[in-house]
Amino acid sequence: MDILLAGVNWFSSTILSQPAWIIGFIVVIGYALLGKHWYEVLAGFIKASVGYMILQVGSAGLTNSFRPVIVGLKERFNLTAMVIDPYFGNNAVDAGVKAAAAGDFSLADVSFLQGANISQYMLLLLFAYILNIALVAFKNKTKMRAIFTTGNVQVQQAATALWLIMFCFPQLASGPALFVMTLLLGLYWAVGSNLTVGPTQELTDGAGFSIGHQQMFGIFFASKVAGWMARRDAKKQAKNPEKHSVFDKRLEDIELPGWLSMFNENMVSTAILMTIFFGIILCVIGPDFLIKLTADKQLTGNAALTPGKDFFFYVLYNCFQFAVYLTILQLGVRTFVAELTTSFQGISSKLIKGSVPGVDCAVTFGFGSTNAVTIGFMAGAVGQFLAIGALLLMHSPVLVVAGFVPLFFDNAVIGVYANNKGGLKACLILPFICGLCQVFGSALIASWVQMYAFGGYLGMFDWATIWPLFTVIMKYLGWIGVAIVAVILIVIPQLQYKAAPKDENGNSTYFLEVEDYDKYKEYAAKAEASAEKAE
Ligand code: ASC
Repeated sequence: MDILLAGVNWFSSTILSQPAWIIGFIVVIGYALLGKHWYEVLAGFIKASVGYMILQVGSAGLTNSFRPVIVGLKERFNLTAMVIDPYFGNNAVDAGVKAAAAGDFSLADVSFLQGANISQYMLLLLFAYILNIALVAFKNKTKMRAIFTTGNVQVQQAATALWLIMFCFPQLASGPALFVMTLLLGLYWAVGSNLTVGPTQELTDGAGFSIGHQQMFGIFFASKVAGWMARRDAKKQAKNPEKHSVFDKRLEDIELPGWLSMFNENMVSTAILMTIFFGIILCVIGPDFLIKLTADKQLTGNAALTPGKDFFFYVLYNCFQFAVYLTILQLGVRTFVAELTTSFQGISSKLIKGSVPGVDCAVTFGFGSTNAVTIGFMAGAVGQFLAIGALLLMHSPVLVVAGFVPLFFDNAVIGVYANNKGGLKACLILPFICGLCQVFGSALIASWVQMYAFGGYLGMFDWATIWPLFTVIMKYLGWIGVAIVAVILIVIPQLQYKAAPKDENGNSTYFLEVEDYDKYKEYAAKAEASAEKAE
């Protein structure tokens, strides 16, 4: 038994929690099923894993480049408050569980956490992964088509979910806690990534993957609302053709005049926009303060500002880093997605028919418009900063400090999907709303469940909206609440199945969306045309 448990622990902590290996092995299995030569399989494994690692370098680089702004704002204005960021959220859970185990309630009464067992995460990862695959294997019944593969964020989600579930069921023993978590997280991963299948197929023109991350419901809502906005605009324009506005266009379709055309080039526009936006913030924080932070060893490497260093070029260097890492990230995406897409055909045609992998949201930055990444990010940042300002003005007992991961990865991703369906206007409005939700939602839930006292909350869109809602249901309805949340999740893909366009025989084309996207598009276009006629 011990050997078995040790094996599970090794497998979960080494493979399942490192998406670079998962993606690599998926490619191996896929190519093997397609009967490729051993050297092609090996090359595929390397390209997929290395590509994913490049993506991780890009994503970590973006996070680090932002450090002077986050640390500077926090220290300069004495904002000792809760940071909304998955890494801070994770630390907060660890600190809370440790405090509960030691019986130390000086920061907050977290006695409900006393039964919590963090070492179960690895077991949870395995069980929930198996549940996810089983749900997809029975997709004729469950209508779930996607397998969540982003293990690093699953670990963060498991931590937050453990806290929320223990809050609803104080001192739950570890067995039942593991059961509830496997059920709810396994369902959330399967249902959430399935929700992103449609929008992602549309964005990538049928690349055959979905998103397995922390804003899956957000992607779905944003795509729906942006689609609705686009249809409304189209109707208005049909009535009044002169009223054509640049805001209705997709960013990639906007040709900018004269000198503005330099914004057509992604690298240039990212560097310029980031320099203006964050350059201003860095100037407000001021060189003296950044030098002090460097002396305190809070800023290191390129983020460090030492006396005598030119401030202007320091700002320029740090802001240009965004363009650097975004480019690196896109190279990684292109490398591994090419392998994953080809090899997954082996899995989806032979092993689990009609399934797609759910991958890191940063993958979307390799598709659609890169300017949507920058604009979505900035619109979301404005939303977050306004919401934080509102909390300050209201003298809220909970203060929130923006964290980079939600700020960038949620809002930019929402921006990409919003732009794809609804153009520039949607790309400005929807990430802005997302930014408001991240701050207000996190402030409400983290203060209610006391995580606030430990300095962090996950803060990503789904965890600032959907999961707080689940928590309310479970807190007030107990075990019936758990059942209700599970049923809500189970019903969602059924509704999607019902809503999918029909083929000539009246059958749903829902599975065709992943099995033969070109064919699916034909049916979808026909359905749209007849819906318009009916109006
Ligand atoms: C997260 C998280 C990260 C990033 C990364 C985006 O939620 O923990 O490290 O987003 O996955 O590429």
